[in-house]
Parts: sequence; C-alpha cells; structure tokens
Amino acid sequence: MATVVVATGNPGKLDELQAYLGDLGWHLQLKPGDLEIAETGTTFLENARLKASGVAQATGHWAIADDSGLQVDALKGAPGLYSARYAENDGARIARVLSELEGNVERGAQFVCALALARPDGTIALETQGICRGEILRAPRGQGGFGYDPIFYLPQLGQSFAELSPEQKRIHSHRGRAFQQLLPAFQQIRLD
Ligand code: ITT
Repeated sequence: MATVVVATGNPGKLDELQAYLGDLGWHLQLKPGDLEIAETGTTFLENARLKASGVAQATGHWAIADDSGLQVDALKGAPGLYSARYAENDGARIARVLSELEGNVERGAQFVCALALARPDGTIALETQGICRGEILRAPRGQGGFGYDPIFYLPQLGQSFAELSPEQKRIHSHRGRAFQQLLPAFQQIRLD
C-alpha cells in the first residue's frame, strides 16, 4: 500500500486530517518534524500546493497538505493567510482578533481550507477549497477543537466550533467541506 504523508506540523489539524482520511485505507505517515516548507504563496491554494509538493519531493511519497485560516469581514479579511502567525500562541491570536473587533457590531467571518494532494514527484493530483461562514463571538466559548475555534460561532447551530463534536465539526467546517468535495476522487485515485 502506498504511503501518504500528512504534511502538517499543527497537531489540531493533524487530528482532523487523520480522522477524515482514516476511512480510505491509506497508510498515513507524519511529516518529518524538521521539514519546514516556506508558505510564500498569495492564496490558500498556492500555499497548500507548495506544502504538498515540497513534502512529497522531500520524502519521495504522496503528500496531502492543508492551508487554512480565518478571514474576518470587519478586518478586511485579516488574519487570513497570516492566521498562524497573527500572534505567538492560540490564546494570544484569539485575544488579538477580539481586541481588534472590540466595539464593532459587524461580526461576520469565514474559515477557509485549501487541500492539495501531491504525487511523489511533487506534481499536484487533486486540490479543492472549502469555506464555512459564521460570526466572531465577544468572548471564547467551548473546550474542543483548536486555534480560533472558541471564538467562531455558527448561528444556525447556536454553538462555537469549540463546542461542536468532531463529527459535527466535520459536517460543517471549512476542512470538512473541502474533504467532502474531494472524497469521491480520493476513493478513485490509485496511489502508486
Ligand atoms: P501547517 O502549515 O504545518 O499545516 P499551520 O498551523 O502553520 O500548520 P496554516 O499555515 O494553514 O497552518 O495556518 C492555519 C491557522 O489557521 C492555524 O494555525 C489556526 O490558527 C487557524 N485555523 C485553521 N483551521 C482552523 C480550525 O479548523 N479551527 C481553528 N483555527 C483554525
């Protein structure tokens, strides 16, 4: 069975990616800890392609990468591509978004997830993007998930991403949606 390297260093993302990919019967391998691919793209898709290609070429295996982030309407799409670099840790990143939105009644936001699957030679076999719209809360809620999940609220469910079960997050989230789009192609693809 061909190996697919999950090209992320983010443990929260890794958990979700492994859960989504688990049913495919692929042999999953973690990205080497010291392998860092520069995210120099200008879009989520470009960065997902760069990470998947770079890890595939460096390891000689198929690789799947996710580039994702939070875009806040009132902050003109920030933190966007810089979501991981917006502050030092998750708590500080959440605090920065909340303080930048303080007193602002416009709370609309979306999470975006780009996924790319690269062949061992680095060429891209599959790619897609999923979006989930919601609102930024005034204070964190919930213990689950990772990253900005405690401040991202889904009005139709009345819960933040951090209050959802992993199954609910899979149905509604940007990453879950991207996976749902690629699932038929994942099931068809021959990894050799
Ligand atoms: P890799 O590049 O190694 O995968 P990263 O954390 O640097 O890890 P990104 O550059 O794609 O990944 O940054 C995405 C950031 O967006 C991530 O660090 C989170 O802060 C945030 N993010 C993405 N998806 C999220 C989700 O489902 N819930 C909460 N925050 C999320």
